Amino acid sequence: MLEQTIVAISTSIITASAINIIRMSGSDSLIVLNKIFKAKTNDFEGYRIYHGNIMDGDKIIDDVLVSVFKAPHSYTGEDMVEINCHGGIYVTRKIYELCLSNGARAAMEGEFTKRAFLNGKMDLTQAEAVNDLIMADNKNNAFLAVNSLKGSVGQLLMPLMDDVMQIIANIEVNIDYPEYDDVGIITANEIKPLVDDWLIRCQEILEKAESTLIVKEGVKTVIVGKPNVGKSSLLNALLAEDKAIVTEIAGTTRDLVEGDIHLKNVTLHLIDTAGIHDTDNMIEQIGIEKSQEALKQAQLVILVMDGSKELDNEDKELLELTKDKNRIVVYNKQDLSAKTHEINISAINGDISQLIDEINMRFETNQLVLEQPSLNNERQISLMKEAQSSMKLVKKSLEDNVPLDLINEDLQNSYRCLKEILGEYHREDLLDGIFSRFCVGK
Ligand SMILES: Nc1nc2c(ncn2[C@@H]2O[C@H](COP(=O)(O)OP(=O)(O)OP(=O)(O)O)[C@@H](O)[C@H]2O)c(=O)[nH]1
Ligand SMILES: [Mg+2]
Repeated sequence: MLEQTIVAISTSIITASAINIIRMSGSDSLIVLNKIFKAKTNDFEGYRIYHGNIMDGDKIIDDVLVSVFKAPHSYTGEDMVEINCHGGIYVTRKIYELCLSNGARAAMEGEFTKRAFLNGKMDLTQAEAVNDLIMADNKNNAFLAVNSLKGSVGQLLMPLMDDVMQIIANIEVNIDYPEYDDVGIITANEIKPLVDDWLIRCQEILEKAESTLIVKEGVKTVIVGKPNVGKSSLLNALLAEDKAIVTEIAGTTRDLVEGDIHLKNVTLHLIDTAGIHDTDNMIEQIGIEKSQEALKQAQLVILVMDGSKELDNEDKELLELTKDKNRIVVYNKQDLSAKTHEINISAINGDISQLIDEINMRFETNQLVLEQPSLNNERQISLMKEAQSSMKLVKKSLEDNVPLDLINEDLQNSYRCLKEILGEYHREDLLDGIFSRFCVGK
């Protein structure tokens, strides 16, 4: 029931702070406000801030500033009130409870933004971006989110949607008015190049989206090598903490040890693995199986060699095993050897700058990716892929000379998927899934 007026504490109240904000939205917002707020006026205009007291009966609870927004010119599109109160935990909760006992109900996660979306204040990708911006804990993610907040996904998709619509319209005109000479009969040969061009642009968008996801979610990075070459020492050096156990005994690591680092151009989800080699030890063998599984999933492999020794067959097998992977080969224990390789490190001394430079260089284009509009989550990408599959069916039908009116359904489906990215076709359960990940009060 959208008409209900909702209330939430929109700021964090884990500790006392200077100011907190209690937010209400809905047609009764001003009625509720009037019951608990004493100011010089009770005839509130939109886009004004009012100074006064929050009252519990005749008891003054706090001295506050109240911002008033009138529908439809507000975040949610409804009447809204934001009470800026003192940031004490008691005072904040008390005002919140007064709102509840005077007619508002507690907002659910993301309910303000859900209303903004349902009232046409933003499309679904923008609503998702609101949450992304709140959750962003680094510069890149914040930048991505703020771009989508401005509607960049909609702008990216609009030309593709227009083109599908154009093709559909042309076909429908031909179906509906075959007798009109001036309509001009559109033929499969005229549509084919449009479809091909559409598919190319769609593919470009999907490829860019993969890079965007890497920027946003980080890269699964697995550190592999034979036993005792210094994999765990490297993990510790990268994380700048003693996370994994390091000993001179070969076969120290058995479980996967994980940690995240934020480098200049990329975030890595690091996994240190058990040294891969032939062994009869059952526990070590299980660890090695885990290493191999992690290797399969890896988006980046750091293969560690002992730079103080000659490469042996085990090293060569690992070079072979990882040759098709996005991989960086590093030579560790440089402090023990005069011999230099392409990338030399000394993990135990924290001397890993050559590796860091190489990683940043490999992901340099991430910064470029950030500057262009892109799809930026799995929901958007999977719908785009569905739109692409339908369009591929259209292409196939055209090649097989299927009558034009029969390809209409696939075109329609492609169009529907694009609209669904923007939330123009929405199902209640889908929306609940998206907005339940929000904070209350947003
Ligand atoms: N001199 C020197 N010794 C190192 C360096 N890095 C690691 N070591 C030593 O090499 C030994 C093995 O280090 P680990 O980090 O445990 O090696 P690992 O590859 O994780 O070994 P497993 O878990 O057994 O596969 C330890 O004695 C470390 O002190 C280095 O840069 N220089
Ligand atoms: Mg280890």
